[in-house]
Amino acid sequence: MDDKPRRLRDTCATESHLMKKIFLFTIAAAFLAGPAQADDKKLEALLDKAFDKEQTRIFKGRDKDGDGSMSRGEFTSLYGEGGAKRWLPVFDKHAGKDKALSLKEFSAVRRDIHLGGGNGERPVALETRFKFSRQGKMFRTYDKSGDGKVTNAEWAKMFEGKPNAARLAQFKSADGNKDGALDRIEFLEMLLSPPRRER
Ligand SMILES: [Ca+2]
Ligand SMILES: [Ca+2]
Ligand SMILES: [Ca+2]
Repeated sequence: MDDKPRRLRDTCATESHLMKKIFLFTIAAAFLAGPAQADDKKLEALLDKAFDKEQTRIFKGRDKDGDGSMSRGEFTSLYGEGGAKRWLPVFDKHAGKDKALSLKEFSAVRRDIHLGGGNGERPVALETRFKFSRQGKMFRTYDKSGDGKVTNAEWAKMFEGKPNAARLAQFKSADGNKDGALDRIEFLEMLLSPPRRER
């Protein structure tokens, strides 16, 4: 008796069963990872915003004559001779025909140098970016318990236990989900939103 077809059928059945399992597992994993991924996206967008803000500050500080462009000389003075030697190729890559960097081009250069990915290296991981960002450092100063949340009490501690009405209001409006604590995203959103009078 030739049992080949049957074996084949069994194999197929097993395979389709396995595929079904993998499929369901994938769906479940995606479902579970959904909120975390959304948070990562939000955190990344906020860190990008912080990064660009920082670049604007540096660029404006270096652009002494205020013509909105950074020459090779100004770039060299930013990184020093050694650094410039290493990074001038990145400068050239983004400078374009005028051989100088606009703010946008400068931001792209800084991204390549400091966040990686531009020259084929691995991009810097999100957690590392957060850890070394000015905002991340600030968050850790506030989050005394290190549980990833700045509670009302931790917030008050930063103002010697007596935050004024404006500080209390700031905390309240930053606490988007009203759980009485600021998570990293709420904290960063607060730091990166313009003060009320500028809105
Ligand atoms: Ca240019
Ligand atoms: Ca905490
Ligand atoms: Ca909250």
